[in-house]
Amino acid sequence: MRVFIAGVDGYLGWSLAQYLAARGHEVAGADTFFRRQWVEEMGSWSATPIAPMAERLGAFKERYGTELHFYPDDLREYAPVERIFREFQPDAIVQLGECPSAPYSMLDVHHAVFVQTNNITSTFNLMFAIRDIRPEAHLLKLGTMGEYGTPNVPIPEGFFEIEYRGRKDRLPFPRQAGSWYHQSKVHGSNNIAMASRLWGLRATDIMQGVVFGTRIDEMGDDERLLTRLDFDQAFGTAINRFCCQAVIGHPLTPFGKGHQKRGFLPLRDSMQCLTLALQNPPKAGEYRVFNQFEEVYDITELALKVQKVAGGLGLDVTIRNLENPRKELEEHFYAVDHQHLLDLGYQPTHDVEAEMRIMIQDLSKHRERIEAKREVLIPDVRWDGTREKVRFLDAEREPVEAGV
Ligand code: USQ
Repeated sequence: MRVFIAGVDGYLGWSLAQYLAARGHEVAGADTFFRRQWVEEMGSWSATPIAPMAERLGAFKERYGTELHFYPDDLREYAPVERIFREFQPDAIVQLGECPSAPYSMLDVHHAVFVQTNNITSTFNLMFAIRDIRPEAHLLKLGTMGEYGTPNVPIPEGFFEIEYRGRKDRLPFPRQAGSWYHQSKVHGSNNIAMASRLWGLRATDIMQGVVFGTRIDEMGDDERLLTRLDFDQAFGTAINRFCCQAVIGHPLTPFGKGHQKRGFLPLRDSMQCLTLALQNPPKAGEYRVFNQFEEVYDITELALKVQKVAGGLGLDVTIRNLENPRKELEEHFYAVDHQHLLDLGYQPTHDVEAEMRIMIQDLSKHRERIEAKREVLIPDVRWDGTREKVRFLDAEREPVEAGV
């Protein structure tokens, strides 16, 4: 299969290019290196050192014996998208080229507008290029579990069915995003669903949970093939941040009460799921939704697991809750259907602690890089638009129980 990856220099994109090449697929990718700039803007860098693209491409060729066709283009412009489609003729397009950060989108009006226009425009260009140049191609679009928010009812897989006067209909389950970033994904979902209805586009919209992990097996020992691992407040996700904190002896930082629940999955599972979706494309005109995560955890439960695993590796780690810079429910109901990928053969990793152990070992090699940017571990981007570092909550407060 000929797969085009938008955002091939990113955390997921770089990993997916390798996962697919290792399975004999021909891969092309585009990137303008925005992610490198955004993380720098947040005063940080990847814990794992990231080689320049020319070096990455060389290592890729050595390892997989095939070229990664790389385009350093900005997909917010239609002309390069059109050129790439005519040249590469993709069978599938994976849209990982969006800005993935909730805090970054909450910084101010400029960042909110940037995140929404960047994310929506690039997907638009891909949809139109599919319609006009590769109408049979499959669009695999990365959405997020955060599109649903945390309603007080079970969340189905994208749709719910209702019956009226003996006739059934299938309607999108309501979306209630909690950041301008998550809201950009809601807009993307609406646009793709409409393109499927109007033009017969075949599309899979992935409601992915929070991804964690430093590697997939395919990367072997070649450091040039490792993917980035961010730990700043905007681009580091919860467990990735916790593992980085553990490595430098910084307290783990659940926000607020720390009982926010999310769906989580290891990087290797994310790769497995995206590949299953590519290998089993939808029919023409079908817009399908997959809820992609392995298991739901409470943030404190995860912090306790990281503490335990780190302890087993001789690291003494504390957990100290921070004032929550976000506006979100800190204790809530969360029950989410996720059957479609299991039906396609998804085999969840399950051993979250083993994954955390690998991460902490990998990250220990780069302890100084994390230590050098220690200050980015305490957030200051608040959902009310102010910018001031949050404080640790009273250390004397009752210890937080896991699994509530
Ligand atoms: N959190 C903490 N302490 C931290 C960092 C985060 O308690 O040090 C909490 C947050 O308040 C939130 C939860 O952990 O309740 C998840 O936060 P996160 O930063 O790991 O994830 P989020 O902002 O939701 O975004 C990440 C990715 C995004 C993806 C999303 C999936 O950055 O691209 O769409 O996870 S989901 O969370 O399911 O919407």
